[in-house]
Amino acid sequence: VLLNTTIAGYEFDNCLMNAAGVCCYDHEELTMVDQSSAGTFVTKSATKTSREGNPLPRYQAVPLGSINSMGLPNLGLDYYLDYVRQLEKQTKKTYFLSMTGLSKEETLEMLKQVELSDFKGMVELNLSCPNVPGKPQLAYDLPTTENLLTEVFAFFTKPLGVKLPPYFDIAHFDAAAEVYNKFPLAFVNCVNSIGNGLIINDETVVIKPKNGFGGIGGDYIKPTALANVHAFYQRLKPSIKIIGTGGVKTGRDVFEHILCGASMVQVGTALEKEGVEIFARLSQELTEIMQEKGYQTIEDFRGKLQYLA
Ligand code: RRO
Repeated sequence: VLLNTTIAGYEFDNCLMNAAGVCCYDHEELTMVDQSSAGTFVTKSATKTSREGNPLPRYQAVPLGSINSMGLPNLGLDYYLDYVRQLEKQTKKTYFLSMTGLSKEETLEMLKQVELSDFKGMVELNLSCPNVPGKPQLAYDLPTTENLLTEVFAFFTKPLGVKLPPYFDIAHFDAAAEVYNKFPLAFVNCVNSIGNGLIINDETVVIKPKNGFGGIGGDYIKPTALANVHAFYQRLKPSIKIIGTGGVKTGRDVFEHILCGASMVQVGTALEKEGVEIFARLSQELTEIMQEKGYQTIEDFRGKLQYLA
């Protein structure tokens, strides 16, 4: 069986990759993902200039997942853009550059820089960081999101997709999809962490920033992630592919994301816990499920979730 996939006409040998924020801070971590079984990588969301992020401890794994309030620590756009452009000279792989400005003006300035560069990959514009104090998750404000994307697509011609927060109401799926369908997006990525959860140990929070509030990942979020993948698969025009992210730690989880409509599947919390060897394990487990069911490619079952009569 084959695990290859396509997004916006770009081909990937394997449909698995890291989720932004995990194993992608610097060239050492990115090289590990690049040399693993993953089909490609996405960089840590970059701002225009580097950031230290929030005070430690700011990430905690727990039995059912993780909580984080990293606060967008990153090495700045130039670092990631230069590294990916260097890799592009050595391989034919397509890489994802994640970015998010701290203002509309910063986002547009960064995208203009990418547009003018010889970067050949895809941009994942993060509209859903839950952890910068005072900055709400942009994609929960649909008029502001529509205004930003209108300005972006007035000049940006390279393939670009958006990283979305989870939505929790059918009316919000409808309203959000109506906005995203207005634009020539390459993909939407569902979902970022569930924002502003709280995990307690004995009587005390487990991370320092925001008095313990942080984005939730892992097992906790798989049903929400699958619902968002499928809701957008049902509503978006076929040219907008879906990247599925949330609660992936087994081949069965990957299978379910693809069944819901995902063309690519990202791994966050479980990659942080297990390391890049997870991509070979997930590939093997997905392969075994596909063999058992007689599927030869992921297109044989992508989006074909069955409903009760
Ligand atoms: O850096 C973070 O705190 C962070 C970001 Br930008 C994001 O998009 N999602 C997340 O869970 N953490």
